[in-house]
Amino acid sequence: MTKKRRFMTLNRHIQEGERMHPEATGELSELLHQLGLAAKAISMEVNKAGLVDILGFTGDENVHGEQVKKLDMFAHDILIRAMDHGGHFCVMASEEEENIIHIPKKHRIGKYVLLFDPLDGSSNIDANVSIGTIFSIYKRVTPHGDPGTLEDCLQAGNQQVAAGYIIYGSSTMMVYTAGHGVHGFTLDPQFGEFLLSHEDIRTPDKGRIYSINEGNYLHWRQGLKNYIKYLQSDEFATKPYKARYIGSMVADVHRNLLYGGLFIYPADKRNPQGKLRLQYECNPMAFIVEQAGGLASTGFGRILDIKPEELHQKSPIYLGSKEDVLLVEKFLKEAEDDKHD
Ligand code: P6P
Repeated sequence: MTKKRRFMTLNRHIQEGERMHPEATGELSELLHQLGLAAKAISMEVNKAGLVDILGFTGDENVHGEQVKKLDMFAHDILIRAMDHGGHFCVMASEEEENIIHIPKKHRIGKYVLLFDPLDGSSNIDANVSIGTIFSIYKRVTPHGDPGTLEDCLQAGNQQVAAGYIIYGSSTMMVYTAGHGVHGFTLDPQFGEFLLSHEDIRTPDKGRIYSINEGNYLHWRQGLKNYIKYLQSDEFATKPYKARYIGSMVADVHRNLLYGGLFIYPADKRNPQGKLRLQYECNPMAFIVEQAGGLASTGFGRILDIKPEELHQKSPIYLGSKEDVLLVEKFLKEAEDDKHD
């Protein structure tokens, strides 16, 4: 007999969570609700992307010199418009903007900070591959009432109060943590509500999936080459690992969060800090995976303990099942030790 799933909306779940924590002010539930609204608007556009002329490039470039797809900017604008007037935030920052985003003077300034990647994996939009929005929320560290500053946006990931992602795939799901476990909500298009579908997600301690762009093999450090070759060795002849990589972080991480396994975007000879951004890709995913019982490492240390220096700085990331992360860290360290012997 399958356990009857509670009819639980995102808002009710957040409010129930707030009631369990007397220190909560209810403000977090309200801003997560706003994020849910923005997610629905983005989901509608993403799901009809193939039908209307919003595919293709705007011809603009984003702050990183990458071609910007119209949906990126749509998602960026929707999130800012949905989040800048609720009185929750003192400052925001987006992958699509070089500098921090101030709250317009006409709106009340709040105590939270929002960092986000509006549409991660956007290079896959035209191929209808699952893409996602990633968000990270902090409490401000500068005086209340003043406009937020860059200092508010450069806090270590271990200071996050909430983080999550919305994956626009075969269904639209919001997965979030507020520091009390990880919970997934699936958008019911009929109701227009996010309904609890994955309560208290726990990632397996050990997986059978590794996700990495093996096209960069030549540029990897030796320890990583040794680890991947180990996974492909006859040690696993009877039950081999599966290589799964779709090149959309939210899709790859979501699959491995549920099934177990390891997502890797390493530093290499060409990208000494890797490719993924610390503040709005690595840190939120690290908070989520650790809350689900996994680990998030640079290969040599905990991602959430990094003190950011720049808003768009990158970090190597080894993310997922605890035992898999510990093993790859061992391979990396042994190769480093060999280098120095
Ligand atoms: P590569 C998508 O462009 C992205 O930012 C992440 O979503 C994804 O994990 C990574 O880059 C893929 O990068 O170099 O393997 O194509």
